Amino acid sequence: MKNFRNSRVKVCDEVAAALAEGRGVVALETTIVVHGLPAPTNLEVAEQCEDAVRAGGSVPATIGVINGEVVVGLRREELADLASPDRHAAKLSARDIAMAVAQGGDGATTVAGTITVARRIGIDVMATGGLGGVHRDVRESFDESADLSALSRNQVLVVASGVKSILDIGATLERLDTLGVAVAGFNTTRFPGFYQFDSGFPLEWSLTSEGEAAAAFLAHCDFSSTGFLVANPIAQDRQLDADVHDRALSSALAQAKLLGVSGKDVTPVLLAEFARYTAGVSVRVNRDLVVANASLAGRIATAVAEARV
Ligand code: PSU
Ligand code: MN
Repeated sequence: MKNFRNSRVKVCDEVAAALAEGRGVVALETTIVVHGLPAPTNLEVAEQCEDAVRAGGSVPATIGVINGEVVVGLRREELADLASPDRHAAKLSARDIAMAVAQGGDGATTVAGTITVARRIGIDVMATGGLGGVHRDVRESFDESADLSALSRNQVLVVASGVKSILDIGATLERLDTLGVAVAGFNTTRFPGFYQFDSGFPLEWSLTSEGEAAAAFLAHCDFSSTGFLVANPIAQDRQLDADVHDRALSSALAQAKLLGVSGKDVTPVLLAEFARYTAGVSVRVNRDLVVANASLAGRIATAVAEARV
């Protein structure tokens, strides 16, 4: 672990022990809990993700910032507190962590923020729902998630159901290519579409077991300093119906335009409109996929730890 000279960082005992013993650890983000899913589902999902990581033989490390302290392995009460609406926890990308620390603030970490912290603690596996990426109005807005640039500078494996389907998926895949981020499907040759099993884009590489994923990631670490995306699709019989998806998407994009949101508010507004339009079905799908991703990440982190000894 890095020596933190200017920041308060608290690593919970269980995570510290697992890292010292070389056991599997999976970082979990908090933006999905605080800004991505509605209450009370958000806290249930956070708990289910932790359980899923454990079932895979690894230790969960949910990451957030509380009163300027970076906490790795948030307790249930701490997370509930961070997610309470009157706390107004900020959405922390990679570049925001230091400001929250220096000003004693509260914040939930995105994928970019989470891997930035995790990597420096010595955690190199993370799970999320859908990665951020290039927004559909990128030509006017220049809006591309910092998740992509963070993955280009951090040697971590992230399990996600592709990138969020609210995005320009083709453009995001091109950016991942440019940035040197490895992308491989897990038991699929199609890039997943977040709420949907197949985004319509093919994948060049696929993995068929946790052991194969671990071996590929460790080889990647020998040749590259970038991240590795394991794309794990939602089960086909649990995905959001294609017509419903497309109608919800149109409604969400229209809503974001109507509200005139920009920057970090865009993704939460789009997800919330999906939830409203589908009367909660999108939330159910989001829950299913992120828990499945945490489970797979737990198994892969165990395989990585075993392959390292
Ligand atoms: N996956 C989900 N729901 C979410 C996110 C991921 O299923 O809310 C969050 C992650 O924290 C991701 C962020 O990093 O959305 C992307 O936000 P933006 O587009 O503003 O970079
Ligand atoms: Mn953005």
